[in-house]
Amino acid sequence: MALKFINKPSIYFIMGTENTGTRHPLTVLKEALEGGISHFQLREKGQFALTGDELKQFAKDCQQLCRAYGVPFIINDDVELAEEINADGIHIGQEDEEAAAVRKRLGPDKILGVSVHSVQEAAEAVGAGADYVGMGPVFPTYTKSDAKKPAGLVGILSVKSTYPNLPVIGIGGITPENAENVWAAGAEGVAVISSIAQAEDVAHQVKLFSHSYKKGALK
Ligand code: TZP
Ligand code: MG
Repeated sequence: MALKFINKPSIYFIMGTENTGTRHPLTVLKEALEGGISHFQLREKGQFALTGDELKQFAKDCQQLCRAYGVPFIINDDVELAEEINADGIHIGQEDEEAAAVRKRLGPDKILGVSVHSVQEAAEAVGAGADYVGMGPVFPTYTKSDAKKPAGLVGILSVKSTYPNLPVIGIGGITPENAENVWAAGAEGVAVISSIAQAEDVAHQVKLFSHSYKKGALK
């Protein structure tokens, strides 16, 4: 199933309704899809986060848009919602349900991503059947209030040297300018919230991330 594979250069956009300021999140998502994102993760967090039926409807709207562009639709944390609406995948952190249990619940065909902060956590994610790991925060971030200390590029380098075939997605404070270094460290992808969600020209910003890959690959 082509959707399962995470290849270079993945531009993995993450968004919830609180990340887009005054702009409508579905407009922002559509522009990001137009710009060429490869993956989308719905991460609905914060004080005014949608819940219940409102969240389900919003998730379905995002899913429909992603389908129209052939882009995998991944849900953060909420395994139940992912099952209910038949999302393409789920992304979980170290504090969420255990990765092996989530893999069992979803079956082998769904994408499973796990946030890791060390080679040890990456090893556990691989053992649990993760398709990729999110490694970060690579750089300081203002988007996640409880984010760990930035791991820098070293985290990506160390996971890639132990697991060369494991897709690694860098996350945290990534911009088109510093993305070059994330590619050069060996990441398959960059996961981005604010630099895309708050860009004046969202589609153009996504293209800048794509261009950064060519520059990073030359490093
Ligand atoms: N996990 C680690 S850092 C982060 C998450 C969800 C936030 C990334 O947001 P931004 O705005 O791209 O720094
Ligand atoms: Mg989580």
